[in-house]
Amino acid sequence: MWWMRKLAKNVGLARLKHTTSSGNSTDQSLAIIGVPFAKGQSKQGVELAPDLLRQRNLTQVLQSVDDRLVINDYGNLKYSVDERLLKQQREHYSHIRNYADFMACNRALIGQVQKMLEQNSQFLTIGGDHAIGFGSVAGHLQHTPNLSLVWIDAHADINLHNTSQSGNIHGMPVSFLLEQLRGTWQHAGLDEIAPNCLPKDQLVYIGLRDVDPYEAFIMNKIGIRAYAMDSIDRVGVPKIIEMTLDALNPQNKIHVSFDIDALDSHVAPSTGTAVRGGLTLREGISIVEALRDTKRVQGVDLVEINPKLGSEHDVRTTVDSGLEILKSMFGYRRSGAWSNIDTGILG
Ligand SMILES: *[C@@H]1O[C@H](CO)[C@@H](O)[C@H](O)[C@H]1NC(C)=O
Ligand SMILES: *[C@@H]1O[C@H](CO)[C@@H](O)[C@H](O)[C@H]1NC(C)=O
Ligand SMILES: *[C@@H]1O[C@H](CO)[C@@H](O)[C@H](O)[C@H]1NC(C)=O
Ligand SMILES: *[C@@H]1O[C@H](CO)[C@@H](O)[C@H](O)[C@H]1NC(C)=O
Ligand SMILES: [Mn+2]
Repeated sequence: MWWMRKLAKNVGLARLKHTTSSGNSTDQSLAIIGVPFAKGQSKQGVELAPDLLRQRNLTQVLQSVDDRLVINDYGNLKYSVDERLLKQQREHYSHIRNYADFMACNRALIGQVQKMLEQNSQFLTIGGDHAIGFGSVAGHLQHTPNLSLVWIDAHADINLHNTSQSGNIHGMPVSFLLEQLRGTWQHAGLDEIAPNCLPKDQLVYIGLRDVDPYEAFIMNKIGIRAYAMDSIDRVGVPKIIEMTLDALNPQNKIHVSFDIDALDSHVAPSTGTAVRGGLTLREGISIVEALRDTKRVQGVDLVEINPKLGSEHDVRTTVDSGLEILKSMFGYRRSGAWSNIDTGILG
Protein backbone atom coordinates (compact mmCIF):
# COMPACT_ATOMS: atom_id res chain seq x y z
CA MET A 1 0.00 0.00 0.00
CA TRP A 2 1.26 3.46 -0.91
CA TRP A 3 1.12 4.90 2.61
CA MET A 4 3.15 2.04 3.97
CA ARG A 5 5.87 2.68 1.45
CA LYS A 6 5.74 6.37 2.26
CA LEU A 7 6.01 5.70 5.97
CA ALA A 8 8.98 3.43 5.41
CA LYS A 9 10.67 6.09 3.33
CA ASN A 10 10.12 8.83 5.90
CA VAL A 11 11.27 6.62 8.71
CA GLY A 12 14.38 5.86 6.70
CA LEU A 13 15.13 9.55 6.31
CA ALA A 14 14.50 10.21 9.96
CA ARG A 15 16.93 7.48 10.83
CA LEU A 16 19.69 8.97 8.72
CA LYS A 17 19.34 12.29 10.47
CA HIS A 18 18.81 11.06 13.99
CA THR A 19 21.34 11.92 16.62
CA THR A 20 22.33 9.27 19.07
CA SER A 21 20.50 9.49 22.34
CA SER A 22 23.43 8.07 24.26
CA GLY A 23 25.75 10.86 23.11
CA ASN A 24 28.90 9.98 21.21
CA SER A 25 29.43 6.31 20.67
CA THR A 26 32.90 6.23 19.23
CA ASP A 27 33.62 3.45 21.70
CA GLN A 28 31.97 1.22 19.08
CA SER A 29 34.61 0.73 16.44
CA LEU A 30 35.22 -2.10 14.02
CA ALA A 31 38.60 -2.91 12.50
CA ILE A 32 38.70 -4.76 9.19
CA ILE A 33 41.70 -6.69 7.90
CA GLY A 34 41.85 -8.55 4.59
CA VAL A 35 44.02 -11.66 4.50
CA PRO A 36 44.44 -12.71 0.86
CA PHE A 37 45.94 -16.09 1.74
CA ALA A 38 45.22 -19.03 -0.60
CA LYS A 39 48.00 -21.48 0.22
CA GLY A 40 46.03 -23.48 2.79
CA GLN A 41 44.35 -25.33 -0.09
CA SER A 42 44.92 -25.85 -3.78
CA LYS A 43 42.43 -23.63 -5.60
CA GLN A 44 43.35 -20.18 -6.86
CA GLY A 45 40.91 -17.33 -6.33
CA VAL A 46 40.12 -17.29 -2.61
CA GLU A 47 42.77 -14.55 -2.23
CA LEU A 48 40.55 -12.20 -4.26
CA ALA A 49 37.69 -12.16 -1.75
CA PRO A 50 38.77 -9.26 0.51
CA ASP A 51 39.05 -6.80 -2.36
CA LEU A 52 35.89 -8.10 -4.00
CA LEU A 53 33.92 -7.52 -0.80
CA ARG A 54 35.33 -4.01 -0.61
CA GLN A 55 34.27 -3.42 -4.22
CA ARG A 56 30.84 -4.60 -3.20
CA ASN A 57 30.82 -1.78 -0.66
CA LEU A 58 31.44 -3.80 2.46
CA THR A 59 32.07 -0.73 4.62
CA GLN A 60 29.04 1.14 3.33
CA VAL A 61 26.87 -1.92 3.83
CA LEU A 62 28.01 -2.30 7.45
CA GLN A 63 27.73 1.42 8.03
CA SER A 64 24.13 1.38 6.77
CA VAL A 65 23.34 -1.21 9.44
CA ASP A 66 24.69 0.88 12.29
CA ASP A 67 25.51 4.50 11.58
CA ARG A 68 27.21 4.90 14.95
CA LEU A 69 29.79 2.25 14.20
CA VAL A 70 33.22 3.66 13.37
CA ILE A 71 34.80 1.41 10.74
CA ASN A 72 38.55 1.29 10.24
CA ASP A 73 39.81 -0.69 7.26
CA TYR A 74 43.44 -1.71 7.74
CA GLY A 75 43.82 -2.99 4.16
CA ASN A 76 45.34 -6.35 3.31
CA LEU A 77 47.84 -8.18 5.49
CA LYS A 78 51.41 -8.60 4.24
CA TYR A 79 53.90 -11.14 5.51
CA SER A 80 57.33 -12.48 4.73
CA VAL A 81 58.77 -15.96 5.17
CA ASP A 82 62.08 -16.21 7.01
CA GLU A 83 64.81 -18.85 7.00
CA ARG A 84 63.76 -20.19 10.40
CA LEU A 85 60.31 -21.14 9.11
CA LEU A 86 61.80 -22.65 5.95
CA LYS A 87 64.02 -24.75 8.18
CA GLN A 88 61.03 -25.91 10.28
CA GLN A 89 59.29 -26.82 7.05
CA ARG A 90 62.27 -28.75 5.66
CA GLU A 91 62.99 -30.62 8.86
CA HIS A 92 59.53 -31.36 10.27
CA TYR A 93 56.63 -30.36 8.09
CA SER A 94 57.60 -31.00 4.49
CA HIS A 95 54.58 -33.31 4.18
CA ILE A 96 52.26 -30.33 4.66
CA ARG A 97 51.81 -27.93 1.77
CA ASN A 98 53.11 -24.41 2.35
CA TYR A 99 53.81 -24.74 6.05
CA ALA A 100 56.28 -21.84 6.07
CA ASP A 101 53.87 -19.48 4.30
CA PHE A 102 51.08 -20.55 6.65
CA MET A 103 53.17 -19.76 9.72
CA ALA A 104 54.53 -16.51 8.36
CA CYS A 105 51.07 -15.26 7.45
CA ASN A 106 49.52 -16.30 10.73
CA ARG A 107 52.38 -14.86 12.75
CA ALA A 108 51.77 -11.52 11.06
CA LEU A 109 48.03 -11.85 11.63
CA ILE A 110 48.50 -12.59 15.35
CA GLY A 111 50.32 -9.28 15.72
CA GLN A 112 47.85 -7.42 13.53
CA VAL A 113 44.80 -8.63 15.49
CA GLN A 114 46.34 -7.54 18.78
CA LYS A 115 47.12 -4.11 17.35
CA MET A 116 43.58 -3.75 15.99
CA LEU A 117 42.03 -4.68 19.34
CA GLU A 118 44.17 -2.10 21.09
CA GLN A 119 42.69 0.50 18.76
CA ASN A 120 39.14 -0.80 18.27
CA SER A 121 36.39 -2.57 20.18
CA GLN A 122 35.98 -5.40 17.65
CA PHE A 123 37.51 -6.75 14.46
CA LEU A 124 36.62 -8.58 11.26
CA THR A 125 39.10 -10.77 9.37
CA ILE A 126 38.28 -11.50 5.75
CA GLY A 127 39.98 -14.46 4.08
CA GLY A 128 41.46 -16.03 2.24
CA ASP A 129 41.08 -19.67 3.10
CA HIS A 130 40.36 -20.94 6.61
CA ALA A 131 44.06 -21.50 7.40
CA ILE A 132 43.98 -17.90 8.67
CA GLY A 133 41.51 -18.93 11.38
CA PHE A 134 44.59 -19.88 13.39
CA GLY A 135 46.15 -16.41 13.37
CA SER A 136 42.85 -14.60 13.77
CA VAL A 137 41.75 -16.57 16.84
CA ALA A 138 45.29 -16.85 18.25
CA GLY A 139 45.78 -13.08 17.97
CA HIS A 140 42.42 -12.61 19.68
CA LEU A 141 43.47 -15.01 22.47
CA GLN A 142 46.71 -13.12 23.07
CA HIS A 143 44.70 -9.92 23.60
CA THR A 144 41.76 -11.55 25.43
CA PRO A 145 42.79 -14.81 27.11
CA ASN A 146 39.26 -15.60 28.34
CA LEU A 147 37.74 -16.27 24.96
CA SER A 148 35.06 -18.55 23.52
CA LEU A 149 35.12 -19.73 19.90
CA VAL A 150 32.16 -20.62 17.69
CA TRP A 151 33.39 -22.32 14.51
CA ILE A 152 30.61 -22.35 11.91
CA ASP A 153 31.69 -24.65 9.10
CA ALA A 154 30.89 -27.74 7.04
CA HIS A 155 34.29 -29.09 8.11
CA ALA A 156 35.95 -29.44 11.49
CA ASP A 157 39.38 -28.14 10.32
CA ILE A 158 40.98 -30.02 13.21
CA ASN A 159 43.43 -32.34 11.43
CA LEU A 160 46.92 -32.85 12.82
CA HIS A 161 50.01 -32.64 10.62
CA ASN A 162 49.94 -36.42 10.26
CA THR A 163 46.22 -37.16 9.94
CA SER A 164 45.34 -35.02 6.94
CA GLN A 165 44.68 -36.90 3.69
CA SER A 166 45.35 -33.87 1.51
CA GLY A 167 48.13 -32.05 3.36
CA ASN A 168 46.03 -28.89 2.97
CA ILE A 169 46.57 -26.78 6.04
CA HIS A 170 43.16 -25.03 5.86
CA GLY A 171 41.94 -28.31 7.33
CA MET A 172 44.14 -27.95 10.43
CA PRO A 173 43.85 -24.48 12.06
CA VAL A 174 41.82 -25.62 15.09
CA SER A 175 44.54 -28.07 16.14
CA PHE A 176 46.92 -25.11 16.57
CA LEU A 177 44.50 -23.40 18.95
CA LEU A 178 43.46 -26.08 21.40
CA GLU A 179 45.37 -26.67 24.59
CA GLN A 180 45.00 -30.43 24.16
CA LEU A 181 46.33 -30.57 20.59
CA ARG A 182 49.03 -27.99 20.23
CA GLY A 183 51.54 -30.52 21.63
CA THR A 184 51.25 -32.31 18.31
CA TRP A 185 52.89 -29.23 16.73
CA GLN A 186 55.94 -29.42 18.96
CA HIS A 187 58.31 -28.09 16.27
CA ALA A 188 56.20 -25.04 15.44
CA GLY A 189 57.28 -22.78 18.30
CA LEU A 190 53.68 -22.04 19.29
CA ASP A 191 54.60 -21.10 22.85
CA GLU A 192 56.59 -18.18 21.46
CA ILE A 193 54.13 -16.81 18.92
CA ALA A 194 50.87 -17.61 20.71
CA PRO A 195 51.28 -18.72 24.33
CA ASN A 196 47.56 -18.39 25.18
CA CYS A 197 45.48 -21.20 23.80
CA LEU A 198 41.83 -22.22 23.84
CA PRO A 199 40.40 -24.66 26.39
CA LYS A 200 38.33 -27.32 24.63
CA ASP A 201 35.17 -26.50 26.60
CA GLN A 202 35.11 -23.00 25.06
CA LEU A 203 34.84 -24.29 21.48
CA VAL A 204 31.53 -25.06 19.78
CA TYR A 205 31.17 -26.23 16.19
CA ILE A 206 28.00 -25.57 14.22
CA GLY A 207 27.08 -26.87 10.76
CA LEU A 208 29.45 -29.84 10.34
CA ARG A 209 28.63 -32.36 7.66
CA ASP A 210 31.97 -33.51 6.21
CA VAL A 211 34.24 -34.70 9.00
CA ASP A 212 37.24 -36.98 8.32
CA PRO A 213 37.47 -40.22 10.36
CA TYR A 214 40.59 -39.03 12.19
CA GLU A 215 38.92 -35.71 12.97
CA ALA A 216 35.87 -37.48 14.39
CA PHE A 217 38.20 -39.62 16.49
CA ILE A 218 40.08 -36.60 17.82
CA MET A 219 36.90 -34.66 18.61
CA ASN A 220 35.35 -37.61 20.35
CA LYS A 221 38.49 -38.37 22.31
CA ILE A 222 38.97 -34.82 23.57
CA GLY A 223 35.24 -34.27 24.02
CA ILE A 224 34.51 -31.33 21.79
CA ARG A 225 31.02 -29.92 21.53
CA ALA A 226 29.90 -30.15 17.92
CA TYR A 227 26.45 -29.49 16.49
CA ALA A 228 26.56 -31.15 13.10
CA MET A 229 23.72 -30.83 10.60
CA ASP A 230 22.03 -33.94 11.97
CA SER A 231 21.70 -32.34 15.42
CA ILE A 232 20.32 -29.23 13.79
CA ASP A 233 17.77 -31.37 11.94
CA ARG A 234 16.78 -33.13 15.14
CA VAL A 235 16.29 -30.20 17.48
CA GLY A 236 16.27 -27.11 15.25
CA VAL A 237 18.37 -23.95 15.18
CA PRO A 238 16.82 -22.21 18.23
CA LYS A 239 17.72 -25.15 20.48
CA ILE A 240 21.23 -25.35 18.98
CA ILE A 241 21.72 -21.67 19.74
CA GLU A 242 20.50 -22.16 23.29
CA MET A 243 22.84 -25.09 23.87
CA THR A 244 25.75 -23.18 22.33
CA LEU A 245 25.25 -20.17 24.57
CA ASP A 246 24.77 -22.41 27.62
CA ALA A 247 28.10 -24.08 26.89
CA LEU A 248 30.11 -20.87 26.67
CA ASN A 249 31.35 -18.98 29.72
CA PRO A 250 29.02 -15.95 29.99
CA GLN A 251 31.95 -13.79 31.13
CA ASN A 252 33.93 -14.45 27.96
CA LYS A 253 34.19 -12.49 24.76
CA ILE A 254 33.29 -14.51 21.67
CA HIS A 255 35.10 -15.14 18.39
CA VAL A 256 32.92 -16.28 15.49
CA SER A 257 34.80 -17.99 12.67
CA PHE A 258 32.38 -18.29 9.77
CA ASP A 259 33.34 -20.46 6.82
CA ILE A 260 31.02 -19.60 3.94
CA ASP A 261 30.78 -23.34 3.18
CA ALA A 262 28.71 -23.76 6.36
CA LEU A 263 25.89 -22.42 4.22
CA ASP A 264 24.26 -24.73 1.74
CA SER A 265 25.92 -24.77 -1.67
CA HIS A 266 22.75 -23.30 -3.18
CA VAL A 267 23.32 -20.03 -1.33
CA ALA A 268 27.12 -20.23 -1.29
CA PRO A 269 28.25 -22.06 -4.44
CA SER A 270 31.55 -20.21 -4.99
CA THR A 271 33.73 -21.91 -2.40
CA GLY A 272 36.53 -24.47 -2.63
CA THR A 273 34.97 -27.37 -0.73
CA ALA A 274 31.22 -26.88 -1.10
CA VAL A 275 29.04 -29.50 0.57
CA ARG A 276 25.31 -29.83 -0.04
CA GLY A 277 22.78 -30.12 2.76
CA GLY A 278 24.06 -27.14 4.72
CA LEU A 279 22.57 -24.25 6.63
CA THR A 280 19.99 -22.16 4.85
CA LEU A 281 20.75 -18.46 4.73
CA ARG A 282 17.98 -17.92 7.29
CA GLU A 283 19.53 -20.45 9.66
CA GLY A 284 22.93 -18.80 9.25
CA ILE A 285 21.40 -15.40 9.96
CA SER A 286 19.52 -16.71 13.02
CA ILE A 287 22.72 -18.10 14.47
CA VAL A 288 24.82 -14.95 14.01
CA GLU A 289 21.96 -12.74 15.26
CA ALA A 290 21.78 -14.74 18.47
CA LEU A 291 25.53 -14.54 18.96
CA ARG A 292 25.48 -10.80 18.27
CA ASP A 293 22.69 -10.28 20.77
CA THR A 294 24.96 -11.51 23.55
CA LYS A 295 26.95 -8.29 22.95
CA ARG A 296 30.08 -10.36 23.58
CA VAL A 297 31.26 -10.90 20.01
CA GLN A 298 34.63 -9.21 19.66
CA GLY A 299 36.13 -10.97 16.64
CA VAL A 300 34.68 -12.39 13.43
CA ASP A 301 36.17 -14.22 10.44
CA LEU A 302 34.53 -14.66 7.06
CA VAL A 303 36.51 -17.07 4.92
CA GLU A 304 36.60 -19.31 1.82
CA ILE A 305 34.64 -17.17 -0.65
CA ASN A 306 36.31 -17.98 -3.99
CA PRO A 307 35.33 -15.62 -6.82
CA LYS A 308 37.05 -17.83 -9.41
CA LEU A 309 34.69 -20.74 -8.86
CA GLY A 310 31.32 -21.02 -10.57
CA SER A 311 29.49 -18.59 -12.83
CA GLU A 312 29.22 -14.85 -12.38
CA HIS A 313 25.79 -15.48 -10.89
CA ASP A 314 27.25 -18.01 -8.42
CA VAL A 315 29.85 -15.50 -7.29
CA ARG A 316 27.22 -12.80 -6.80
CA THR A 317 25.00 -15.20 -4.83
CA THR A 318 27.91 -16.20 -2.60
CA VAL A 319 29.09 -12.66 -1.92
CA ASP A 320 25.51 -11.55 -1.23
CA SER A 321 25.11 -14.35 1.30
CA GLY A 322 28.39 -13.37 2.95
CA LEU A 323 27.27 -9.75 3.19
CA GLU A 324 23.92 -10.77 4.71
CA ILE A 325 25.74 -12.80 7.35
CA LEU A 326 28.02 -9.86 8.16
CA LYS A 327 25.11 -7.41 8.27
CA SER A 328 23.36 -9.53 10.87
CA MET A 329 26.61 -10.08 12.72
CA PHE A 330 27.11 -6.34 13.07
CA GLY A 331 23.64 -5.22 13.99
CA TYR A 332 21.03 -5.59 11.24
CA ARG A 333 17.61 -6.42 12.65
CA ARG A 334 15.09 -8.19 10.44
CA SER A 335 12.32 -6.83 12.66
CA GLY A 336 13.41 -3.26 12.07
CA ALA A 337 15.31 -0.86 14.28
CA TRP A 338 13.18 2.23 14.46
CA SER A 339 11.73 1.94 17.92
CA ASN A 340 13.42 5.01 19.42
CA ILE A 341 12.69 7.40 16.59
CA ASP A 342 9.93 9.97 16.76
CA THR A 343 9.00 10.69 13.17
CA GLY A 344 6.07 12.95 14.00
CA ILE A 345 4.11 11.20 11.27
CA LEU A 346 1.52 9.76 13.58
CA GLY A 347 1.05 13.00 15.48
C1 LIG B 1 32.24 12.02 24.13
O1 LIG B 1 32.08 13.41 24.12
C2 LIG B 1 32.47 14.05 25.32
C3 LIG B 1 32.20 15.52 25.16
O2 LIG B 1 30.99 15.73 24.50
C4 LIG B 1 33.94 13.80 25.60
O3 LIG B 1 34.27 14.37 26.84
C5 LIG B 1 34.19 12.33 25.64
O4 LIG B 1 35.57 12.07 25.76
C6 LIG B 1 33.70 11.66 24.37
N1 LIG B 1 33.85 10.24 24.46
C7 LIG B 1 34.37 9.53 23.50
C8 LIG B 1 34.45 8.06 23.75
O5 LIG B 1 34.76 10.00 22.44
C1 LIG C 1 29.09 0.95 -4.27
O1 LIG C 1 28.96 2.31 -3.94
C2 LIG C 1 29.17 3.16 -5.02
C3 LIG C 1 29.18 4.59 -4.50
O2 LIG C 1 28.31 4.76 -3.43
C4 LIG C 1 28.08 2.93 -6.06
O3 LIG C 1 28.28 3.79 -7.16
C5 LIG C 1 28.16 1.49 -6.51
O4 LIG C 1 27.12 1.20 -7.39
C6 LIG C 1 28.10 0.54 -5.34
N1 LIG C 1 28.38 -0.80 -5.81
C7 LIG C 1 27.61 -1.83 -5.52
C8 LIG C 1 28.04 -3.14 -6.08
O5 LIG C 1 26.61 -1.74 -4.83
C1 LIG D 1 39.67 -14.79 33.22
O1 LIG D 1 38.94 -15.73 33.99
C2 LIG D 1 39.48 -16.00 35.27
C3 LIG D 1 38.61 -17.03 35.93
O2 LIG D 1 38.27 -18.04 35.07
C4 LIG D 1 39.55 -14.75 36.10
O3 LIG D 1 40.18 -15.03 37.31
C5 LIG D 1 40.32 -13.68 35.36
O4 LIG D 1 40.24 -12.48 36.05
C6 LIG D 1 39.76 -13.48 33.96
N1 LIG D 1 40.62 -12.56 33.23
C7 LIG D 1 40.16 -11.50 32.60
C8 LIG D 1 41.19 -10.67 31.90
O5 LIG D 1 38.99 -11.20 32.58
C1 LIG E 1 50.62 -37.87 14.88
O1 LIG E 1 51.68 -37.24 15.56
C2 LIG E 1 51.48 -37.12 16.97
C3 LIG E 1 52.63 -36.36 17.55
O2 LIG E 1 52.99 -35.28 16.75
C4 LIG E 1 51.35 -38.50 17.58
O3 LIG E 1 51.07 -38.38 18.96
C5 LIG E 1 50.23 -39.27 16.89
O4 LIG E 1 50.19 -40.60 17.37
C6 LIG E 1 50.42 -39.29 15.40
N1 LIG E 1 49.25 -39.86 14.79
C7 LIG E 1 49.30 -40.60 13.69
C8 LIG E 1 47.99 -41.11 13.19
O5 LIG E 1 50.34 -40.84 13.09
MN1 LIG F 1 36.66 -24.18 7.33
